[in-house]
Amino acid sequence: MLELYHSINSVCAQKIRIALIEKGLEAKEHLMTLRGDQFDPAYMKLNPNAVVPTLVHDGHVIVESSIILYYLEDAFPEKPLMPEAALDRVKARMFNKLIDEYVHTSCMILTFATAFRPALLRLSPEEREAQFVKSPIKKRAELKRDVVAHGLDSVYVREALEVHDKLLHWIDGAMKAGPYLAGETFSLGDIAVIPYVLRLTLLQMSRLWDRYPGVAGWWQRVSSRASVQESIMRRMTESDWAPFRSIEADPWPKVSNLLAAA
Ligand SMILES: N[C@@H](CCC(=O)N[C@@H](CS)C(=O)NCC(=O)O)C(=O)O
Repeated sequence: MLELYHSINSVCAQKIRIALIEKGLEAKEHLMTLRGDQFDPAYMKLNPNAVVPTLVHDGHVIVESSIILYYLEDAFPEKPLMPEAALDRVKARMFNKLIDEYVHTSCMILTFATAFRPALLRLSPEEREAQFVKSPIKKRAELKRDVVAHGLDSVYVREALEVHDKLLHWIDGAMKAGPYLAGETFSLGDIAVIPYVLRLTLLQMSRLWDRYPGVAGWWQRVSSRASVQESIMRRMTESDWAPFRSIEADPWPKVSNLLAAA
């Protein structure tokens, strides 16, 4: 039996939900709020970093979203999500590595500097700090603290935008070789990237790819897939939309200035 601990807006968990649907697999869901339940001692026994997603397969616990994607591919090779050619497989893995090492943290920075900021600012400084300090990943607490305090003026925002720009540049480059990020077939490369490009659209930053003409075609192709619609768009309730609707000012003037100065 497969079990998935996740939350609807979690970019890392969205990857896993897309892959499960693409593979025709069902998982028993444990839906989390991430408003403190990630720190429950019982959950932290499964995932000591206190993050989602966590996959449990017949009692075996697997954490880290890219590792979960590769695991699903190994354990359920039917309906493959890795290309056949060795060099195309490299491409799929490179996108996963870029996401894991750079894009994920940058996405957290942009999200907390905009959509998640108003709700956190409504808490008292003590309540806010009590949340941040619980994270076993100390760097994460430090980043959240700063971006919630300073929004898009945080010193961390410019680099986060540059990292997203690099991702978009890579997507554009990949389109010269095929319709998908690892060539001719939809793969774990696309799945790793989809939630992050979606997040840019939800943060009203889709103009970031105006100068990368290949991105719009790729986004159109992958975002209209049934698995993406079913695993993300149709799962978002009013409360999942709320933080994105709460973005007060159009972020674009600041974003474009920061990128121009980069
Ligand atoms: N490297 C981890 C990152 C997981 C992660 O950061 N998950 C976020 C949601 S996308 C989370 O659970 N955040 C809760 C928190 O920061 O307290 C992975 O890829 O699984």
